[in-house]
Amino acid sequence: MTATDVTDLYEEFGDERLPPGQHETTDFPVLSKSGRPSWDPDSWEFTVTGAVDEELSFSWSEFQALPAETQRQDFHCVTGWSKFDCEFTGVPFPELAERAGVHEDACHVMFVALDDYTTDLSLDACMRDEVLFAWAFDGEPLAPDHGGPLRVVTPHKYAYKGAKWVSGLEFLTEPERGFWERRGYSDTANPWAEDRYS
Ligand SMILES: Nc1nc2c(c(=O)[nH]1)N[C@H]1C(S)=C(S)[C@@H](COP(=O)(O)O)O[C@H]1N2
Ligand SMILES: [Mo]
Repeated sequence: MTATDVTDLYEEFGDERLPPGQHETTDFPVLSKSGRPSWDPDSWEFTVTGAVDEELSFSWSEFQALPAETQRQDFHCVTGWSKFDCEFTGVPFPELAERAGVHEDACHVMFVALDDYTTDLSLDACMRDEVLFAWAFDGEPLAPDHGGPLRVVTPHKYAYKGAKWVSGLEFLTEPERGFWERRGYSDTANPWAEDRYS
């Protein structure tokens, strides 16, 4: 699959591709609150719930049959490292939102994961093709430590907004805060504004 290069999205937010206070790294560190959860391809289920016309549920094979894209993206961790040119393959967020039919009064989204991690973003921040539910990295199945089988990537936000081992999303009519957001990290997490803490 040919990759779409979206590494120029920084132009919307700042002057430099490398956000302020970040340094570039070429390896891919692992950051997880509590280690890697196990998953079973036969019972794995992905759900879309909350303020939608139709709640959705996908098995692993159903999810992988959704229309997918490969994108070249940058990855910015709030602890200070950025990794350029990551190729992720997966389903763009708007594809799922359209299938579920998001209600007019939905304004926020909560992502939930198999390790009980949660993270939230405004609906506007999610409704971008660069927000991918990704199952492959650089053409290989996503490594378990990096969130395999499925993770979210958010190249316009610090990476804690991208839930590894994601198992569902909930559309909300009131903002709620996720795991790190409740512990002092920023709701907005814009790397070019250095929105690290709230
Ligand atoms: N489910 C889950 N997703 C998560 C985390 C986590 O602990 N659990 N950590 C977050 C944080 S703080 C970061 S920086 C990135 C790290 O992704 P990586 O381990 O692939 O580098 O995942 C984010 N997504
Ligand atoms: Mo992080």
